[in-house]
Amino acid sequence: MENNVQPKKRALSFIQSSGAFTLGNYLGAVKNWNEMQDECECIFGIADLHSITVRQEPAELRKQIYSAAAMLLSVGLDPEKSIIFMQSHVAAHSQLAWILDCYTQFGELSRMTQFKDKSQKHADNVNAGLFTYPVLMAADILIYKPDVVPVGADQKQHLELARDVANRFNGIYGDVFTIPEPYIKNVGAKIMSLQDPEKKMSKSDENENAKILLTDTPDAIMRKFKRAVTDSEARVCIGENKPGINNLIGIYSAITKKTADEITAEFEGKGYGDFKTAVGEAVVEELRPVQEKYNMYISDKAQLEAIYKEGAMKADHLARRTLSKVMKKVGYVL
Ligand code: ATP
Ligand code: LTN
Repeated sequence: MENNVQPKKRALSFIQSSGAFTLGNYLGAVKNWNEMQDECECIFGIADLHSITVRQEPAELRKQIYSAAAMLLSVGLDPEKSIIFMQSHVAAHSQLAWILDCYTQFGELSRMTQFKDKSQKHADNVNAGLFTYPVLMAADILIYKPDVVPVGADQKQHLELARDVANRFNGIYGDVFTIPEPYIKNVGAKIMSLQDPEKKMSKSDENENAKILLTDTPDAIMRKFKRAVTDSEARVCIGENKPGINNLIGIYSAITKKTADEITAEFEGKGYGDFKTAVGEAVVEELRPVQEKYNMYISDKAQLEAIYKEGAMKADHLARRTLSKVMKKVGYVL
């Protein structure tokens, strides 16, 4: 009989270790990663090399990297199914990044909106790493030849760059890289700040009330939702000048899987106060099992270490194969 089993697609994504994960990271990215593990062969990394584009205090960075590893496991990533590792443990990423730097134009990098935002925010430290960071991201991706890259909407431009660089390289040297497809879900793709709903919710936001952290206590979560900035209307529905309510509807919808219309019907005749309480409670319940697991993983460093070391070994094996091929194509002597 003919064997019709298709090989699994490969999916890859990374998260920066720049602080505790937010609800935006969870709904826009890592929750989807979790759901992909059965359909795809998955590779998930902690982008710790990227973190130092902004000045970090060493002890704090170390803590954040451990915390990121524990969090990835707590949301359900399973080392039996997926490769989970730290970017700095696989040297080939940095080696490929240098080569790809030479196939990326200054003008292309100057157009990256994340670079523009971050260089404004950290005007005293616009370092070369911040500028070339999208090339390291392209290397993170291309070295594993993934078919899909699940990310939040803010990473679309970086992914486009990775595709452009890959196409350029393939155009010169033949089919070396797979051209990866972005995988950006509509629901939860961009969760906005609770204090400034025109801006995305970001881990590195200094205003604690702007972001829900996955490690926040239930009290803190309820308090932050109650203080969330909304408008002066009172009807729970999507509207043009209602970014705060649109955001809360987006969060509630991503968790309960209800549509915006169903949510409007559910809160007909009720005010924003009731709605904010319901959103807060839904988030608290969603995060409860994640937090329980997190407390277990973060207190067992030996188990964490065994997992990320094993992940790095597997990732290193795959990454070296692509790097050797690239080096040969470019003309280096192996
Ligand atoms: P930083 O504040 O340090 O820039 P961040 O909160 O933007 O961090 P990243 O580590 O850059 O988080 O992103 C990890 C993943 O989470 C990416 O796939 C990104 O697209 C997604 N993501 C980040 N913020 C949001 C958000 N507000 N809504 C949806 N997805 C998000
Ligand atoms: N730039 C991304 C993090 C990141 C990434 C990657 C995402 C680094 N390397 C490879 C997907 C694939 C960010 O800021 N969220």
